Amino acid sequence: MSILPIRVLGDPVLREETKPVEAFTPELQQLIDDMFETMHAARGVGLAAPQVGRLERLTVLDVHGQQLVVVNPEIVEREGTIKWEEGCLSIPELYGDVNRAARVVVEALDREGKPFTVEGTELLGVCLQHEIDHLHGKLFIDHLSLLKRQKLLAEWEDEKKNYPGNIRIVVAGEDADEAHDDEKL
Ligand code: K1U
Ligand code: ZN
Repeated sequence: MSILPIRVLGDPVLREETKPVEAFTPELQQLIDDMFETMHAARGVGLAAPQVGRLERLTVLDVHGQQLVVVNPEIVEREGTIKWEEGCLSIPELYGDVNRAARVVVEALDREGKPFTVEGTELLGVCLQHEIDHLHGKLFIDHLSLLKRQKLLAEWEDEKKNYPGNIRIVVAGEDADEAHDDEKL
């Protein structure tokens, strides 16, 4: 398994539409394993294929120990509204409050291509919506008001200097004691 370079804001791949997965090959299984390793090394709870420069319609999640491989997902139910402070492995150090559906039901395929349904509320629901957005070239900053987005982009002008070539290299075990507040609960 390998930790893959993470693409950060400014890399055009983050704005691409993904392509549905049609074949569950050994290469796809390898990509899934590498995405889990990369997400865990970066201390994230989700990671979508465009964040590692790939255009397969695929995301992986690990929320409170529930690991999910989510291929070709569709949100089939949305209910209510929840405000959540979101981060993004592709926009490190920046956070913003986003309004999301409070509960979603998602239909998808698992790593073998078998259909399944998952219902998510709280962090799982927010994370599913955040990751599915990535698969359509959308980022959490697109949900912010113009003023808040401009403020965050101004902060990013400074932060992005740490990521030449729009690449973030994550090292296993890095930032081990810098968990996000939600993670410490
Ligand atoms: O897709 C990504 O960039 C992953 C992202 C998913 C996400 C987390 C929280 C709200 C919305 C979407 C992250 O994992 S950011 C890492 C992070 O800030 C976090 C880690 C553990 C718990 C909560 C947040
Ligand atoms: Zn993200």
